[in-house]
Amino acid sequence: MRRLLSVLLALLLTCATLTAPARAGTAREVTYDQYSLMVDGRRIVLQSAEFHYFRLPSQELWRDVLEKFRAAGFNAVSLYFSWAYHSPAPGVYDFGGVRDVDRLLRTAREAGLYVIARPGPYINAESTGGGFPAWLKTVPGRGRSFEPGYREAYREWLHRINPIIARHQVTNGGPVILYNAENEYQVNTDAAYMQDIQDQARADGITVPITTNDCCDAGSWSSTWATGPGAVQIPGVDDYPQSFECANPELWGPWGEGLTEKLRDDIPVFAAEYQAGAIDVGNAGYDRCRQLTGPAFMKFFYKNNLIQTGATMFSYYMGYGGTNWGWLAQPNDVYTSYDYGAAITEARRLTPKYDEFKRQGYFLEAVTPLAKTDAVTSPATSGNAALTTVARANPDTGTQFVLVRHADRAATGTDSATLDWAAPDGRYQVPVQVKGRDAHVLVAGYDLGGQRLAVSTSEIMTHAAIGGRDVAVLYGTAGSPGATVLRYSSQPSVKVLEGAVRAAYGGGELRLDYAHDGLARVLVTGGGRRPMLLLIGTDEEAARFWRASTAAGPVLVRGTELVRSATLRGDVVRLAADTVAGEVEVFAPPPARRVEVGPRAEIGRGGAAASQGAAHDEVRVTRTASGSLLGVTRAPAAAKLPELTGWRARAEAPEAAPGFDDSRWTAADHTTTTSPHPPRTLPVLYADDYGFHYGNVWYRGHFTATGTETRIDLNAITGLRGNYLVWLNGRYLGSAAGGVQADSGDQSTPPNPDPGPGHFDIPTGLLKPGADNVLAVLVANMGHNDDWIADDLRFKQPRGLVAASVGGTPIAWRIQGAAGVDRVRGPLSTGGLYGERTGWHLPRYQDRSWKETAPATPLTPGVTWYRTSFELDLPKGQDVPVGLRFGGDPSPEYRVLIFLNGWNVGQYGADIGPQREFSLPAGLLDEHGNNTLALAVTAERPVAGPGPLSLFAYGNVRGGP
Ligand code: IPT
Repeated sequence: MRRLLSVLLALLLTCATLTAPARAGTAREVTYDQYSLMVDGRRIVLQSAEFHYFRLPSQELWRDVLEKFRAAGFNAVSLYFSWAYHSPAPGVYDFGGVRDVDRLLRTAREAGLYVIARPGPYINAESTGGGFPAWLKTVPGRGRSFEPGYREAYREWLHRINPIIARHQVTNGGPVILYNAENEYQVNTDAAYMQDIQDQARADGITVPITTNDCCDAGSWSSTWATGPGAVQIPGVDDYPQSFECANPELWGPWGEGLTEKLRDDIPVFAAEYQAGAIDVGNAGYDRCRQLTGPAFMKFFYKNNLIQTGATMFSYYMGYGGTNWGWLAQPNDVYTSYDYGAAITEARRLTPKYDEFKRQGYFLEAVTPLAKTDAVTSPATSGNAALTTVARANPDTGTQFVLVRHADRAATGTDSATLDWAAPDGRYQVPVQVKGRDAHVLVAGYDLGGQRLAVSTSEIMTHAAIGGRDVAVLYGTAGSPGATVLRYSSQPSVKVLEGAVRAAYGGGELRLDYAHDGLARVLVTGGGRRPMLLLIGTDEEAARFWRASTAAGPVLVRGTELVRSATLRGDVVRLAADTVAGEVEVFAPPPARRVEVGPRAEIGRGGAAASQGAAHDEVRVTRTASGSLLGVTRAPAAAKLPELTGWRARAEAPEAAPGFDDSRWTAADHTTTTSPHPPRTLPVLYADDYGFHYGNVWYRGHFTATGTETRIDLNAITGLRGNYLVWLNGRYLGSAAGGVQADSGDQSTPPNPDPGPGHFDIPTGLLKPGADNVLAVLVANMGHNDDWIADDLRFKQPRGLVAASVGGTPIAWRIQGAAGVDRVRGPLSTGGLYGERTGWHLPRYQDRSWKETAPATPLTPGVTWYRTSFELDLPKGQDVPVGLRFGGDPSPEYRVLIFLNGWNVGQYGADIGPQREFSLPAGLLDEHGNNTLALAVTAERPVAGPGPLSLFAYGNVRGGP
C-alpha cells in the first residue's frame, strides 16, 4: 500500500514537472512574484528561444522549428511580429498565407510552447526599418513617440495584431504568457508612448503580464519610472556578452560577465534577450558566429547567470535565425542569411549548441526547486584556489544548487579540487574537476522522484518516473571524476550494468564513485525505495537522450536525431522521430514491447493533414538488462537532386533606351517632403515619397540640353551594399555605390554632405542640344535603416536619388518601382526591375523564346535574367533541406536576385555578403514537382556571369515535420 502511494505520489510529481502549456484549451491565470512566473499558482522556469516567422516563409516548417525548440527542453518561444511584413500601405494589413500568425500561435500551442509575444511596434531585429513599414517614413510625427501621425499609425498596427495575440493568451487557453511592449526603448524615450502601447494592449484584451526588454543595463522602464507612466510589470534585460565579432571566435565575454540584473524586488530576474548567436557584421560567416557563441560560452555564461542571479525567465536570441528573404534585411548589419550562428541552422539542422540547450533545458524542466531560490553560502573548494563556487537554495525544499567554475573566468586549464559541502543531508567531501571556460551546476538535497539525492558532482540532465522506477540521466566532462550519494533506509542492492562504478554503503548512504566515461548504468533496488536506474554519461552521451511525454507518463529515448513526441498505445511506443541508421533505445512503461518510428506520433494532433499517409516503421527491438527496448533504425533513402541545366537568358532594361514610354510612370515632382533630411536638389526624388518602398527603382529624367552640359552629378542613398547604374540617351555611363546615410542621427557625427556621390562625364557627341535628352538611373535600394535611437534621423533616411544635376539644366523626372504588391508573397518580395514588373520571376512565365545560355556567360552592363526549371521528387517521409550553391568566385561587379517559384529568396554577389549557399525552404520549394529558378543579374561592367549553379542537400533524415 505504501509503495502504491509513493508510486502515485511520484506520478503526481511527474505531472507537476510538465510546465508547458496544456494542449487542450483551458483558461489559466498568469501571476508572478520575486522568484518566478506562475501559471495557476504553479511556478515555472521560463526557458524560451527567439523565432521570427517572417524569416521562414513556410507555415509547415514553423511546426518543425517549434517542435525542435520543445524537444530541446524549451517551454516557450519568443516571437517578434513585424509590422512591415504585414502592412504594404496605411490601412492595409495582410495576415494570410505565410503571414498567418493565427496559425503560428496555434502551432506554438500544439508544439507545447508558451509564447512571449513581441509586437513592437518597433522590434529592431536587423529587419528592414526595425519592423517599421517603409510607408511610415512619410508619416509625420517622430517614430517611437506619442506624436500625432506616428501615434495613429502605431495604434492601427496594434489594433490589428493585438486581438490575434489576445485570443491566444494562456488566460484564454492559448500559449501567450507574456506581452512585450516596444524594444530596447532607452534613448529619446517618451513615457506617454510607452504607456499608450500598454493601454492599447489592455483595451484590446491583453491580460497577461506586460514586459519590456531593456538594453545595455539601463533598466529604464523599471527602476527610474517603476511606478510612473510607461513602467511595465516585468522589465527584463538584454545581454550580449560575447559581442558580434564572429571573425574572432575565441573572444570571451568582451562585453561583460553577462549577469542579468535584478531590476525590481517584486519581480523575477528576466533575461529578456540573452545572446545565443550573433549577427555577422564583419562577414566572417555564421559558422564562426556559432563558434563565438558555442557550447563553452553557453555552459559558462548561462549557468553563471542562472546561479549568480537566480534568474527564472530566460529568452535566448536566436533559437533559429532564418533568412532575410526579399527585402527583409536592415542592410547595414546583415545580408540574406540570418542564420545567426544559432543552435538550429537556417536549414533547420541541429548543432552542438542545440545539445547544450538540451542538457540545460531538460535540467531546468525536471528539477523544479530551481524556480524558487535564494543565494546561500557556497561550499569551499579545498585544495585548489583556481576554482570557486556560488550557491543558491530553495527555501522550501532546502535543495541546493552549486555553481563550480574557475575564479578567473578566462582561465583555460583544467583544475581539480575537493568540495567541502555542507549539504542539507550532511557534510560531504566530493571531487570536482572543471575545464577552463566551463561551469557545472551541482545539486544536493534533492527529492529525485522517489529517491533522495544527497549530493552529486555529476550534473543532472533529467529524470523521469517510468514504469514504477526512476530513470535519471546524469553527466559530466569525459574523463572527469564523479561522485553521487543517495540515501536509503536500509542497504539497497546495487547492480552496475555497464561502466566502472564503485559502490559503497554506510550510514544510510550509498556512495557511487566513477569517472565520466561513455555511458555507465547502475540499477539500484530495495533500500526502502522504488527502483532506480542511473545513467551516468559524458556530455556527448547525455546529449543523445530525448524526453517526451505520453498520456501514460514520460518516456526517455537514447539515439535518433530528434524525438518530437511519443505515444504509448497498447504495447506499442510510437515515436515521432527523425532518424538515420543507428541505435535507438527506449525507456518506456512496462506494457511497451514494440517500438515504431515515423513522422508523426499521434493521429489528428493539430494540423490533421500532416499525419495522413505517414508510414511508421516498426523497429525490431530486444529488451536490455536496463529494462529498455533496443533496436536499430533504417538509413534514409538517398535523395537525388537534379543538375541545373536548360538555362535560358534574356537581357532587359528597356527603360535605359531613349524611346521607352514612361508616360504612365509617376511624375516625381514634389517640392517638399516629410523626411527630416532635406533634399539636396529639387524636385524631391525620394522613392518612398512616391510609394515605392522596396527593391530596385527606376528614374527617367528628361531635359532639353543647352549643349554646354559636360557632367552628370548624382547622389543616392540605398543602404549599405546598394548601388546605381546610369544611362544617358541609351548609352551606359557607369555606376556608383549608394550611400548609407545622409546623417547618422548620432549627435557625435556631423551630417554627411555627400552620402552616395556619382559623377559621370558626358561623352562628346552624346547630347542632343535643344532636344529631349533622357537620363535613366536604376537604383538598387537595400531595405531600410532601423530606428534604434528613436530619433527618426536613421529610420527616415531616404532611399533612391537624393540629388541630381546636369549642369543646372532643369530635369523633369519620372519614377517607377514595384508594380503593386504581390498578394501571395507580400510587400517585401519584389521591386521595380522590368522583369519583376513583367512577371519574369514567376513560375508560369513563358520563357521559350529566350536564348539558351547558362548564367556564367559574359554579361553586358544592365540587367540580364536567367531562368530554368527542375523536377524534384524527394523521398516521402524524409526531411531533405535543399540549398542552391554558387560555384566559382563572385564578382563585385554584379549582384544577383534569386527567385524560387517567384519568391525572392536572396541576393548574391561579392559586395552583398560572404554567402555562397542559399536555403530553398520546403513550402516555397515543391519537393514533389516542378520548380522554377529565376536570376536577375545586374552587372555594372562587362563581366563573366555567376556560376556554375547547383542544388545540394543540407541533410537527410527519415521523419521531418
Ligand atoms: C538587440 C535587439 O533587441 C534585437 O532586436 C536584435 O537587434 C539584437 O539586439 C541583435 O541581433 S540590440 C542590442 C544588442 C543592443
